[in-house]
Amino acid sequence: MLAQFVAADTAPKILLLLALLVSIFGIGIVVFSRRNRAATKPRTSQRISQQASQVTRMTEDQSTSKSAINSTIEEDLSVRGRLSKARSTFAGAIATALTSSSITQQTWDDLEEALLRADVGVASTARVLAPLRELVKTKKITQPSDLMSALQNEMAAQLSQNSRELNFDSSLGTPNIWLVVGVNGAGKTTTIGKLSAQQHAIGRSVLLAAGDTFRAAAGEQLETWALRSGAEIVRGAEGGDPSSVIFDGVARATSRKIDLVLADTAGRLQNNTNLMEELAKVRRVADKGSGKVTEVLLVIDATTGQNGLTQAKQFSLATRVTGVVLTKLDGSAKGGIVFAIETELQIPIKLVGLGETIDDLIAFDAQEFVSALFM
Ligand SMILES: Nc1nc2c(ncn2[C@@H]2O[C@H](COP(=O)(O)OP(=O)(O)O)[C@@H](O)[C@H]2O)c(=O)[nH]1
Ligand SMILES: [Mg+2]
Repeated sequence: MLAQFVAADTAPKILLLLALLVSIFGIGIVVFSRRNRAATKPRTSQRISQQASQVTRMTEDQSTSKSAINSTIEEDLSVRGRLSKARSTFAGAIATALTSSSITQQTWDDLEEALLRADVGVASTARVLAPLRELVKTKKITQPSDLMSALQNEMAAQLSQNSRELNFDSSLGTPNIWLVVGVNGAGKTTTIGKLSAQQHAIGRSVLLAAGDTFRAAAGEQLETWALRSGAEIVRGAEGGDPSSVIFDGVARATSRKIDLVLADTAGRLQNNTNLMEELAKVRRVADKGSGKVTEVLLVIDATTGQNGLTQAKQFSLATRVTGVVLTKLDGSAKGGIVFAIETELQIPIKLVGLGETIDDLIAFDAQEFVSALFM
């Protein structure tokens, strides 16, 4: 009876309680899911703002690379621009040497060290400083600051007064031969490609002779340049005799009335024959055929510093070098090697390489070079 009463009395209560629980649960779910959504919202907006900042960064990147491209274009336009690295080392070191208030022994020591560091070389440094010491001794110069312009004048004066023209004899009736020599990696093949394009552009027909038979890749590299520059090419077998490739090249050029043969050579050999002996032979054989060697260009990598000078002496003895092509002056070269080559070897620098592309070979202008180094 009591149980019945209780049941009868509690049943609606329990039902009510259940209904209450269900609705609390329902509200709970709604609130929870809302909270969850609210919690994810900032994450989404964060993502958007992240994306936005990425976009900004990308535009920044693009504009940096754009300005990098712009500055390269600007630099490409001037020799000065591409010598900026050389200038910063050179002018920086010299300016530091000349900061004291009077000219003392320390000034000379600092100046000498700066020139040596800039690759000018021992002998050339002495030659450049001697007249300046005289100017100071006779009191024509008393201030360290005046030494700078005196130094610039002196360095310009030391550079060769010889002609820097490339020798081309149009009255020959047979091909002019330009031999290109130098150690591996100096930039011979690249220089030939650039030269070929330039000579082609001024109306001369050109044949490239792939005298670097040391590795197959050298011939292929030259073949690419021949295509690019509109030249013919004669190649030999890998490991073949370089002299005979050049001889064949000259013969082909003669029969096709081609004006100029640009002969590539090896900077290293596969056998024990001395490279210098081999190059001397190349030169003899080239002269023996129907053409005439009118130019022997020694290619020197400007970043090798004083080492380049030692190479130059050896090559010059073997092949009677008529001009130097100084490559990679756009890189980390310090520039002083120019003075060492010109004053110690008495061989004019005729061309300068300022990059890896076909247009990056220019005639060397001594005055322009010296002023680009100083300011
Ligand atoms: N930056 C720069 N690189 C150069 C210049 N000349 C040549 N090179 C690079 O130097 C490397 C060696 O050149 P290559 O012509 O094959 O030298 P080779 O072994 O003497 O024939 C190549 O990567 C060239 O692109 C130059 O004037 N400036
Ligand atoms: Mg080569």
